Amino acid sequence: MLQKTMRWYGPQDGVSLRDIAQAGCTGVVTALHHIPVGEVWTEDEIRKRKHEVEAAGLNWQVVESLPVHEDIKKRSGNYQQWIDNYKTSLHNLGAQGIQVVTYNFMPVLDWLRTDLFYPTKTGSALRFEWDAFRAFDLFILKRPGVEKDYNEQQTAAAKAYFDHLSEDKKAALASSCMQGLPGSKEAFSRENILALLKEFEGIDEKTLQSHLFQFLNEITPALEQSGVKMAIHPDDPPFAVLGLPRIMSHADHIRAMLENTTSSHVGLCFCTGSYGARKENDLPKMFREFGSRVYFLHLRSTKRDPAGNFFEDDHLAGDADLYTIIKLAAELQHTENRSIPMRPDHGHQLSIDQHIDSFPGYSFVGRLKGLAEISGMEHAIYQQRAENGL
Ligand code: DNO
Ligand code: MN
Repeated sequence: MLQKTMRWYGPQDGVSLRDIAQAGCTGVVTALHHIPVGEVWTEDEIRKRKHEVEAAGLNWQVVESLPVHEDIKKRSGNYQQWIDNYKTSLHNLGAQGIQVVTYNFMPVLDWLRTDLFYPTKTGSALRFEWDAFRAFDLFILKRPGVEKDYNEQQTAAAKAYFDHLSEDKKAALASSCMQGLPGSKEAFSRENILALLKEFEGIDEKTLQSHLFQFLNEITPALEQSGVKMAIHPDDPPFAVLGLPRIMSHADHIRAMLENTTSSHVGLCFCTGSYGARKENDLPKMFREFGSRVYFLHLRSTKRDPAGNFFEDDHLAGDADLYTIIKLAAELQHTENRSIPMRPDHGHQLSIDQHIDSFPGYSFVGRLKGLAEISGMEHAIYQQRAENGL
């Protein structure tokens, strides 16, 4: 069976370790969010967190994330120092027996949605809508040079969208697009984002990709010595936004990364919701090709519409074929004799979740519902395998 986990944001999380254990998880995925990006995670700090998790009867299964400093993505400023620090953190994690690190290589922002409370039958879900996003870019962020990124029709649709929004809805759109990094309660400001974007001027996809490859090659000896595996999270959404380059959005990107490394410690976090937001991404096909290098699974589903908008549907609804992915993961467990850690990625915000102080997307009951559905499906798949003598 997959190793069931939930993300836990640490002591600041309104969802407790006891809640997570009661949900049927054997582990958590967490990070030392209080350590500034780039600084070393000392063995002491890692040990403290590990003990806290273990005292609740859980394992610290995966680190998510050990964030990559923006200087490393740009290869400017103090990037060499940050890489050295990263290696030290990897050694310290390995020494404490933590073997999978998830990270991403998205410049400036982490995941991006235009609506954190899109109404669904079950409460609300996260949604990305192009008109809303372009309205944000054109009329709230007012990114220099933004006009040339959109054609007349797109700009007109964004304007019509924006003009119809109440002041409250405009504020909600701004705060959704400018929410801070995961685990941070501090939002970005407009000036903040504009300054960060400016620093990425001139960095195109090829350049960012080569920065990722160099980073991975530089940390490879540390990975092999410490035993830690790197699991890159896809871009979310998996297409260019704000004029920024994207390097982990589809199978060609993954293939390029794997061809560039000699180490099996360089691998993937296979996030079905993120990859699935791009219709060309055939998830089962991708899993068949790259499954051996999948070290962590994020299970959720997105429902796309023809315009490329999407929302996070129920875990077993939407466009992502989780049935086949779980089946393939079960086969992989059999052939490779390893069980992949998974977590229900995001969950709907049910009414009851409003009483729990959690982070956007990381409601408790919504995730518990997703986990329960996935677990039931997984159970049936294993039962069927057993009946077929597999
Ligand atoms: C989106 C989420 C993200 C993810 C980070 C990993 O699908 O899983 O918050 O955790 O981007 O670095
Ligand atoms: Mn994910």
